[in-house]
Amino acid sequence: MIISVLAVFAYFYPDKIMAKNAERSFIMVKPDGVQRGLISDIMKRFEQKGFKLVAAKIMKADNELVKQHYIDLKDKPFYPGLCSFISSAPVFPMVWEGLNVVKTGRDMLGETDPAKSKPGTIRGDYCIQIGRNIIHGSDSVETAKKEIALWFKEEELVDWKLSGYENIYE
Ligand code: DAT
Ligand code: MG
Repeated sequence: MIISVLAVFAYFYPDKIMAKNAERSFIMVKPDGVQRGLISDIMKRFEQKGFKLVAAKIMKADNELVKQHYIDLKDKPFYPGLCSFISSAPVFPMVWEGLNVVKTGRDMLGETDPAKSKPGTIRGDYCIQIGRNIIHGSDSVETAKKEIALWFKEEELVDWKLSGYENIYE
């Protein structure tokens, strides 16, 4: 019964279903991940999962941008050191799109502390300490919107259709 109601909904409101599949997350390889040559391994995981790459660039972020990015942590003792580390060398920010990409992206990253991250997750596989945990991922859809707007200009977000779409989504 529920299935057939959903099917009817999907038939009449395909845009609503598409919108859910178009959720976006801001994922960024931090300087430690860039220097260790992990960009391609990280991109590969998101690409092979079925998510769509909407934007990516290599850049050196100035301290003000990084301070804004981590503004919620401004009272933490590690905030100054974190901001100076992230602005010390190139980072690789990206935008990935897909159904539940924010939550799934966080699961793919693992825990904030690599020591608590399971093998198979990015932090579980590639790093050891919290201050060198190689990757950032948005923690909510709202945060993702703010972070994407902070790091990317609208024209840098590429609008395209994944040709394999029908083999990823039912
Ligand atoms: P996450 O990156 O998993 O969203 P967060 O937003 O709490 O974690 O913290 C942002 C980054 O700050 C985190 O990736 C690494 C650093 N960090 C967090 N807690 C820390 C701590 N106790 N000591 C040192 N660095 C820390
Ligand atoms: Mg966070």
